[in-house]
Amino acid sequence: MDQIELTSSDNLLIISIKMGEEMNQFAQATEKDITRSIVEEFLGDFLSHIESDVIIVGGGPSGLVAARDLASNGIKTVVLESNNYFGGGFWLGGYLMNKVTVRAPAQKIFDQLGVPYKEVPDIKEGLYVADAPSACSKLISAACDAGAFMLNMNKFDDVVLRDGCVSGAVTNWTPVSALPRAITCVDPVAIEAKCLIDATGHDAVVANSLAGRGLVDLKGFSGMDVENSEDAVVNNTSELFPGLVVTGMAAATCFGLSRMGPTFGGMLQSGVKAAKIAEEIVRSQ
Ligand code: 48H
Ligand code: FE2
Repeated sequence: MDQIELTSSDNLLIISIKMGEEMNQFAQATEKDITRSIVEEFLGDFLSHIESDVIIVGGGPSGLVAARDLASNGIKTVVLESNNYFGGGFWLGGYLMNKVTVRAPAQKIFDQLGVPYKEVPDIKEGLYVADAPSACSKLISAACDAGAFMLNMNKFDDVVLRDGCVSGAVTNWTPVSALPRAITCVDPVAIEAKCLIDATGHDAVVANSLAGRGLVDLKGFSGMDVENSEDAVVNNTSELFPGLVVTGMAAATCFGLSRMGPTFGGMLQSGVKAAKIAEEIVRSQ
């Protein structure tokens, strides 16, 4: 293209030659080839994960850290996310402002992910701020790169409950599950796993499916108290019911812990701990 000389008299001709060159750069494939590649790839991945080690329900910060750690340790991991996008509340720090904060030692996770951050001046040391789009995209990328199967637009519907133990997740396409049953009644499908992690944030959706049957007692999260809540969330990240680990804000909801407001260190560190507990459950079976 550099060799072509533009002159005012034959501009039009030269432009058409450039467009012709650009249109020829792509390999040949027709519509059916593209359709086949999507269907075969997706179904291949889906089929190879209908029996997994761990299903993480919710792809926010706590779930994504757990996915990164589990998958990078060779645990077959699925992340089930009802939204089109992964990241949950991590895309925005708080109040529609896209800066995320963490308190030490959680900045070490930023270091691992390669997220640039600044220490907040004029306070006691140990509060850090980063660009949310950078932090969130790098965390999603880390979970993908580690090999977790990322299943978005899938809404957790129910648990598989076998011999008193959570043994899988019942799921449906999010748009289908949003339709009133009067319009369509499409039953969901299930994926089996040795362990589930409830990483659905404030709603603690998986734990709630057990609470609705009287199998667990959910306390609901308490008012804001940042100084105490993040340690409490990590300390309470645990196996709530056989086969069900709770992490992040879901753990706060289950155990009646204070909320922490727009800071994410507790979410990230809780995800690290949830992965360790889930890995122990998987390896003990
Ligand atoms: C599939 C589902 C379903 C479903 C929900 O809310 P999140 O970001 O969760 P955490 O716990 O990793 O992080 C909490 C943090 O964002 C936060 O809210 C904080 C720190 N609040 C403090 C405060 O004081 O308010 O992500 C949960 C994810 C989301 O992506 C949802 O779309 C997803 O779970 N999800 N996925 N099936 N039924 N329900
Ligand atoms: Fe929140």
